Amino acid sequence: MRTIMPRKFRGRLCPVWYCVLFFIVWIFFSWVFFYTGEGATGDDNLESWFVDKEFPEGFHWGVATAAYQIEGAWNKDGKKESIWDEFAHRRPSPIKDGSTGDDACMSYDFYKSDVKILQQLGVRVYRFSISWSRVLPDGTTNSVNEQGVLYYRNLIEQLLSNGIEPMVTLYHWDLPLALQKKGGWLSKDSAKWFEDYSRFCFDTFGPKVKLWVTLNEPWVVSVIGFEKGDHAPGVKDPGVSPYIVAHHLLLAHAKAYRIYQQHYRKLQKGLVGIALNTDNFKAASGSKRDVVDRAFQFHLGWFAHPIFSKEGNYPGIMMDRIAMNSAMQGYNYSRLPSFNLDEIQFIKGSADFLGLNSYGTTLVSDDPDTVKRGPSYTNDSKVIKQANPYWETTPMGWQFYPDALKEILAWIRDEYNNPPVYVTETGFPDDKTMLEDRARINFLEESIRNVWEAIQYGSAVRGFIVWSLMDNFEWAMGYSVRFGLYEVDFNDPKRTRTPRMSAYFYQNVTQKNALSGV
Ligand code: GBH
Repeated sequence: MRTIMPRKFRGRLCPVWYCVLFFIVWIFFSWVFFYTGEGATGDDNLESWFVDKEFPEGFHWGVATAAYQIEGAWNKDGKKESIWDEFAHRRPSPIKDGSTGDDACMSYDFYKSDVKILQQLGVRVYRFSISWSRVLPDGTTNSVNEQGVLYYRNLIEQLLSNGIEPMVTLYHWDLPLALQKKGGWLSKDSAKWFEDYSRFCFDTFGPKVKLWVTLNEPWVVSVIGFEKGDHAPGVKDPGVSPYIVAHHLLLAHAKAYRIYQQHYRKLQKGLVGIALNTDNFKAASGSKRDVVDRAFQFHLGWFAHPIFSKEGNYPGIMMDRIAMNSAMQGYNYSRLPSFNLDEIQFIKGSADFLGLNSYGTTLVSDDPDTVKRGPSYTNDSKVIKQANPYWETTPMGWQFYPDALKEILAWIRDEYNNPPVYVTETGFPDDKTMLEDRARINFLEESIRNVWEAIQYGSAVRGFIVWSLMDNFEWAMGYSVRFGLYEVDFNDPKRTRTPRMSAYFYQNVTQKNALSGV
């Protein structure tokens, strides 16, 4: 050292040591950012390492299911068919494994064992749905099926006596077949049908139910049911029907909300929201940020903008693009129906909370020539979705990017002036049944961490609800994928429910009201 060190630095700290010191400090900070995963998003939320992430007092931990996916008893005790009964009974079968929800988890018979496992999980809220054609077999209040009503009364009673709050979804995709025969959601009358059904449910169950979700994922109802036809009623009319259906769903939702506000809120003191699904969208390399915003507006904004934005109505970008494409395609009207001023006001503000259902992240880029390919919702959005080879792909084809929920919640916070949010669904699919479901635990851990961080940034998240309590009939995928914290043995006439490792993981979270430091 002595020989290479210039004379003037002798006896002092020489620049070489400065460099070494700087290098060590630099390595340390890179490690910190890498280790906590903060580097990827550029945040510097350093409190989040190693400590328990505590949630606000009274935070609503929960799990979710839906009637057609778990109940079975499709024609028992006076229940009549829904569009999903009819759809799954079609031959050739539109369901991947040819199965149906005829028996599913047999929760109609075994609801008490559902409540038992809810208790084990220690959740505060159970989100389930009412089968419309079980309580009103023909869809209207002209005939009420008392045995169906009794089933839900019993379930609610059982929940409350075990300290679990019911969160009731009025519509999780199973429209009474009788109403489908009158045109279903394409009919102008559908909003009124839903209003009457909602009023009936508020009247009948409202004294005991304080959390209501009007519709589950109107996007899926419109696009998967009427553009792609992979869900009931299996219509493939990509350019027109999805918009009409969505239009009626929005009016139906608002009618239910206003009825509650006028006649029930004072007495029943509950909250009424809607569950909207969106993926997280990220720009594919080479794409601009505006494609991300357009993707969000065409998915979440389609339904959230009319309800949660300051100005109401559909997102401007949807109205512009669909009007423009319709004109170029030779229509003399926009394929997107329009709301009049009264309707805009009626829908605006019609929710006490935004229910967010989200499962994955999608890379998006600009679709160059959408008009040529003809009228469709997907073409109107001018968005191409693609996979990222670096992200984990689930058996549903959805991709897992660890910061997804945080990014969506930030978008909602900015776009809609920070409304109260419940994460009404998120979950992780397996195509084999295994009790050691480490991938699901990892997914949940990341998702819960995301919600915690979003809350630190000011998001008004009130609850986190996992899809799903147990394996069930996964719509077009039948029983070929599993989402349950509990495994269900579908060969067993008792449909035994067995906890997976993720059930124990989640139990720990609900007990501590915190995510243990990782
Ligand atoms: C929910 O829908 C349903 O509410 C529930 O009944 C169902 O069982 C559960 O999820 C699991 O499927 O390919 O990355 O673009 C899910 C709605 C909409 C979520 C489309 C995934 C596409 C993801 N899905 N979305 S991606």
